[in-house]
Amino acid sequence: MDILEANFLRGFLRMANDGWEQGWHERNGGNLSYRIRPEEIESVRECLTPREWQPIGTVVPALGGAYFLVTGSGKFLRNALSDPEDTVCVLELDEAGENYRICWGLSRGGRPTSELPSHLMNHEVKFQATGGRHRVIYHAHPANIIALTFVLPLTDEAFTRELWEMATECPVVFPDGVGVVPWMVPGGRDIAVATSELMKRYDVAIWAHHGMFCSGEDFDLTFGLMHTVEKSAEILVKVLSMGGKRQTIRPEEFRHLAADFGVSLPERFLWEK
Ligand code: 2HA
Ligand code: ZN
Repeated sequence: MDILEANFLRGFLRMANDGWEQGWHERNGGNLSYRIRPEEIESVRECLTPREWQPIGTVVPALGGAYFLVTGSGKFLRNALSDPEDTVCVLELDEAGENYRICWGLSRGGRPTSELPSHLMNHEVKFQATGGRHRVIYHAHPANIIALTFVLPLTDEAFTRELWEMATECPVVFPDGVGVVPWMVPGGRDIAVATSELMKRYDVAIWAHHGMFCSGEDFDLTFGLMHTVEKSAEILVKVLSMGGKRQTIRPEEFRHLAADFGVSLPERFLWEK
């Protein structure tokens, strides 16, 4: 079939456009990747034309032979829906997980996202941690979570607790909490290693003064996770702007919520203030 009609491509493009409409993808900001199912890649095999092998810049042996749909470096997610052939690409990894080759897309030239090492290392960690359930890694630049990285302590505990307190749904949507990466140079292997370490425990990693990474099973859940975290951050920015909290959700109330909703909330996030 024509890849432009494939459901996985349509879903990917819709998510990229949704992020653009949220204001999370100024210029070429942010990037998205999806680990394609074997039956999905078979259904579009006639559209694939492999180019030369290129080094990934890191090694992801657990993902050897896998195919990914990813956004292109320097491409604008704003153009994903109107110009998918040039904005995104299909990648194949070699069996060792050391090299990739472009099989479709980037029609006017270019490379996969500058954050390819972070995307693939996060995919590898999540592939192993979830038994292959997680397929989507999403990086965006939402303004409110970035603003909070100038004000809150840059710790997993501070961010998790504050975000949980801002919306009752938060501890249910991300019960494991969120991780925080201190400011680092983006695009390389070091920030990829730091992020993928956090992804062993969390589905969300915040990059100080830069943005956020989310991992999830499908486009709805991963977009919804980014959206929920950013909405909570927006509420906190408003609350701080109004002079700070006068009341909030207490630790014993979080424990009550956890029991009723069947989630377990780590006690290290529920200290008495
Ligand atoms: O420009 O978001 O982190 C793409 C990015 C780099
Ligand atoms: Zn970025």
